[in-house]
This record gives sequence, structure tokens and C-alpha cells, in this order.
Amino acid sequence: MATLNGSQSTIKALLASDISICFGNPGTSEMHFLAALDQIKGIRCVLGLHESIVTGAADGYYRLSGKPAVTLLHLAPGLANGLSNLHNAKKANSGILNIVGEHATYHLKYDAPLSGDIEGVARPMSHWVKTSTDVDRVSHDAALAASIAKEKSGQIATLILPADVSWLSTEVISPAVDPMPLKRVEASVIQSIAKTIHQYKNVVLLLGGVALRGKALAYAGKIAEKTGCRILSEGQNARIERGHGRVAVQRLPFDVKGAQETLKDTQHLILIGAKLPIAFFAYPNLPSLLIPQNCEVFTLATHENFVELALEDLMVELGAQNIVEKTSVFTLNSMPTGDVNTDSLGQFLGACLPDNAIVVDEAVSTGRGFFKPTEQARQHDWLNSMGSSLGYALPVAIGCAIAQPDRPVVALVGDGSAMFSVQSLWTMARENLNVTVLIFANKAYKILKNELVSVGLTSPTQTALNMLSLSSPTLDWVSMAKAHGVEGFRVGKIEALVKIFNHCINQRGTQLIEVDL
Ligand SMILES: Cc1ncc(C[n+]2csc(CCOP(=O)(O)OP(=O)(O)O)c2C)c(N)n1
Ligand SMILES: [Mg+2]
Repeated sequence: MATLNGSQSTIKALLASDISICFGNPGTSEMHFLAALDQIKGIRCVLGLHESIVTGAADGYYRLSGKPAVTLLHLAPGLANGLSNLHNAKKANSGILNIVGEHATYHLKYDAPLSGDIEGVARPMSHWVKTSTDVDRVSHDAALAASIAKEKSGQIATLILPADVSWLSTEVISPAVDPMPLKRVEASVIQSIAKTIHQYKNVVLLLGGVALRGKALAYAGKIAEKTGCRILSEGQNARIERGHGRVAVQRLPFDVKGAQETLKDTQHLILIGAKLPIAFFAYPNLPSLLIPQNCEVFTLATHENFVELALEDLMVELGAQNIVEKTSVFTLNSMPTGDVNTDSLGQFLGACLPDNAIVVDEAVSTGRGFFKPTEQARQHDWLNSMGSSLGYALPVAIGCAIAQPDRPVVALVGDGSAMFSVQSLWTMARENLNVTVLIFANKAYKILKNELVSVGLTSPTQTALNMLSLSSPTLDWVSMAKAHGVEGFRVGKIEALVKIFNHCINQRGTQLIEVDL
């Protein structure tokens, strides 16, 4: 058998594990790996100009393709830069395989400048961490890491690859390792939940994760139609399929009072790929748990279960399989005119989102009300930040556009959020990705101004206000777009927005629209 080096055998194992993309930002310790990516074809390489772009892109790629990407990161500092979007990806149950380069094993004891505790940095944002120290085992470790990234609806696996393990010779290439299959929900659980739905009023099915897509969502719709139970989704969702032809699902409101109001009559709550509804933050005199005190909670399925099958079994148990579920119908309401504001923007999206759009939402305060007016939009997917660490939308949009190159990606981003990962624009331009970026330029961390009022500071001085303002100087988004190789526009009126948005959507490549609020 031909002799390979450790990196080459790792890449062979990744290819055998159906991994076909690497988002990365390499350094010297990853040069053998990069050289191997160059020699053994089959893995597309995409450069991100900061590691949060790399990890966010891998998150978006998984959400649309269901396949883990590899990220290539440079020692502890490179991984640390990527942690914020790994946090978001972990909360979204996205499968990612991080490959982090490390100094050669014998070099570590000298404490060279870039040396650090990679395992320690990796652990909080990973489900699995391993330093591969034996060149004859490294391809198996890579295959194992790939299988772990695919398990339980997606996990974060971090494989640390010392430089000497990369360059030493081996004849071992591991075959793919089969991921552990999802667990089927037991018949007794299905039967007892079916009985509850049958017996009681005020039952809510709370859907999360894959329950909000495809057949699973249709099954939930049939169950609701047959039994009269309500279906809701969590406040944030990794990817929800909605708009024309899809079952409309109300989202739990972000604010504690709104969520409590939505759930106030609920006596039986059934969790389906969703977590118990809790407040985003604790506030004095407000509860953490959003369900009424006497509400009984049941779990039909978690992300470790085969959620679609659990819903199918429940539907059959309830005799709802031949029921026709109620779905949204695209309705073109009259187009708003005049100033852009949160209401007119919602109506604009409802009317103008193109068919099959992928909407990546980090619109923060501007987008709070976007869900309702887009319920009857054309068919689309809507992605939220699951970990709420800012700077998620632009990188995730990269991954979405690469996973589904023929679909229009629309990124809705607050100006503050966009600044966390603005160099994503460069990768979008370089890869000629089909993304339209809307920047909601209110020149502030507006949501935090509201939070300041809610902690009781009704007349803040410049000390606090300066920490929440993005003016002086004003960020110039059209120039920012141009600097990254992207065409940019600025609009202040809905009429201009409609015109330019339609122009952007009908063109390949990346465009940015600064919405001047
Ligand atoms: C990594 C990270 N840092 C800080 C925050 C706190 N934070 C939450 S919202 C927000 C402001 C968002 O500003 P922008 O995107 O402009 O939206 P706006 O509030 O103006 O609608 C900040 C700083 C966070 N969520 N994540
Ligand atoms: Mg803002």
C-alpha cells in the first residue's frame, strides 16, 4: 500500500465519511494539512478572514445540507476566535468537525508563542475532544470525529492534530465509522401522549429542531387539525420551513410577558425536539419558567430521537394520517410606502421574499415583528441565532449559500450585529455567493437601550448612552460593502428598497442594502 502522511490519511478518512467542504483559516501548524487538501482533491476549501466566519459558515452549511463541514483552525488562539459561533452552532444542534492544528508533540514542552491549552479551549463548545497523537490512528480518529459530528441530530467534534502527526508516514487509512442511529420513541410513550391529547383541551405541541421541517411539520399539522391541540415553536429555531404551502406555526414571543400570555391556558405541554420554555434572561420579579404553574409537561422526542418518526407514530395513533393539514397561502397584501420602519419592513418582506428564500435573521429589535407578516409569504426557510452570540448571520449566510447555491439567501442583520463579522462580505464576494444582505442601520444597540429602561434607568446620561450608540462616527455600509468587493446601496424609503431588493434578488452574487432607520 502507498505510504501517506498523517494529514493525507486524515483527508482520505474524511472523504470516506462524506465530508466535502472545509472552511478555514490556516497557519504554519496546519500547512501539512493544507498541502494534503491540495494534493488529494475532493474537499472544497473556503477561506474566512476570522475564525468566527469559519465556524459560523460551518453552522449554516449544516443547517441547510444536514452534513458536517470541517473547520481548519490555528492552535488555541484560532479556535478561541471561533468559539462564539461554535457556541451558536452547538445550541442549534449543528454538526461540525473542527480540526485544530497543534505544535509538534516534542515541541510543546518549550512553550512556544502560539502554544496553549487547546483541549481546555475546545471543551465548553464541543461534545467531543481528542488530541490525536499516533499517526497510525489519526485517520480513525478523524472518521470517529466525523461520525460523532453526525450523531444526535448534529454535534461539535474537535480533533486536535499535532504537526508531527500530520507529517509522519503511515499506511493506515480508516474507513468511515457509522454514527449511532437516532433512537425510536417507545410505543408506550406514544400511546400515553396520544391519550393525553385525546382526553384534554388546552394541549400545546411545542416544536423545535427538525420537527419544524418537512414531513414532521406536516404530521404535526394533521394532529392539530384532527384533535384541536395548538402547535407552537420555540422562540428561536435553527431552521423552520414556512410560508406558502407550509403549516403555519406561531413562535413563542421573546418577551417574558408575551410568552406567558401565549401559554397561559396551557395545561398539557408536549415537547417535540424542543426544550422547556424559559425566559431569555432572568429579571427581578419575573419567572424563569414560562409555563403556568399547573401545566403538565411531557416529552415526546428530544434531538436524540428520530423526531419525524415519533410524530408519524403519534399521528397514526391518533388516526390523523388521512387528515389534510391547514397550510399558508401566499397572499400579496398592498405594498407599504414611505419611511422604512419595523412595520413597513415586515410588510415589505411578506410581499417581496422570493420563492424558496433562505432567510438568516439577526435583525434584533428591527425584526421582532417580522414573523407574522411573513407567515403568508412565498415558501421560504427562516433561521434564527440559537445561542444569541452576535455576529452569527453573515457567516451563517455563507454556509447556507454554499450548501444551496441555487436558492436566494437573504440576511437580515442589525448594524451592531453585522460589525462582529463584517469580513464575511469578502468571502461572499470571493465565492460569488447568492446573498442579499439587509443592514438595519439604526446606529445603535437599540435593544439594549430598551433593556436599560427595563432595569429602571429611565434617564440615562452619556456614560451609559455612549456604550449603546453606534454614531459619531457613523458606519458607512456602502463603503464597507465596496471595501469587501460587494456592491452596496443605501435606502431610506420603502419604494427604493423594493426596487433595489428586486434588482439584487434577480442578480447572482452578493449585494448589500443599508436600510437607513
Ligand atoms: C457576543 C455578544 N456580545 C454582546 C451581546 C449583547 N447584545 C445583545 S443585542 C446587542 C445589540 C445588537 O445591536 P444591533 O445588531 O444593532 O441591533 P439593534 O438592537 O440595534 O436592533 C448586544 C451588544 C451579545 N448578545 N453577544
Ligand atoms: Mg442597531
